[in-house]
Amino acid sequence: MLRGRFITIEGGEGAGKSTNADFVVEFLKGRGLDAVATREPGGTPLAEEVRSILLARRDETVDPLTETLLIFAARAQHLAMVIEPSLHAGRWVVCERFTDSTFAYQAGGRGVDRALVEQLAELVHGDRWPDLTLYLDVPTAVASPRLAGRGLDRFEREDRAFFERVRAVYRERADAYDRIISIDASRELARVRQDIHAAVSRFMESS
Ligand code: T5A
Repeated sequence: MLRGRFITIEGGEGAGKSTNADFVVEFLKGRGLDAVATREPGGTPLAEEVRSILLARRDETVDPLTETLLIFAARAQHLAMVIEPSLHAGRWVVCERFTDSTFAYQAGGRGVDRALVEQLAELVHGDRWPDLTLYLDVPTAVASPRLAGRGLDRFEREDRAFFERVRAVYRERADAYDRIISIDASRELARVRQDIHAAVSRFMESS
């Protein structure tokens, strides 16, 4: 049976994940592959409801552990309903965000114990890690203006120090894991896409 591949796109707010997820899916389809686009938190009706809960601005403080558990609950549903069935059917899954986001935002940004995130990752997806992760690296000062004019969700309202911690964890993980390819996403879109194209092409040749 054909084996599907799991590609994730990571990065901070406004890094260009959605813009480039579409580009990757079209590129794969152009090569005759069955590719599906999805995202986290979300990707199923139930997980999208959890996403709405997570992103909503509210007066009540959201405890970081509660936030982390909600994210993994949505991830369990997404894995069961979309990611695993698609991979088993031989599809290529292109997902905006996955557990690297949880290390960056909940452990890095919020200060949740990394060991706890490791434990939850093991419980929810075991060794189901992405085959390839495209990390779009961009300084907050470059990404923020890209979001001008949008209403800010609960995460986007965090301060610069929060996003600096998020970025630091992403960069640390990109250095630590070969599956994560770091791409300078502060450049114009055409240049970013050249690098994405090259990274995905290399990955396809080696798969
Ligand atoms: N979250 C999520 C956690 O805390 N833990 C987790 O485990 C997970 C899974 C929602 C939030 O959930 C949190 C983190 C998030 O805050 P989200 O909606 O997927 O997650 O994330 P956001 O980062 O908020 O999504 P954005 O839509 O803001 O950013 P994107 O998708 O990175 O950016 P995109 O593609 O929409 O582009 C933004 C704008 O920039 C332009 C685009 O045209 C667009 O207008 N743009 C560029 N402009 C110039 N040059 C380039 N190179 C450009 N690339 C894109």
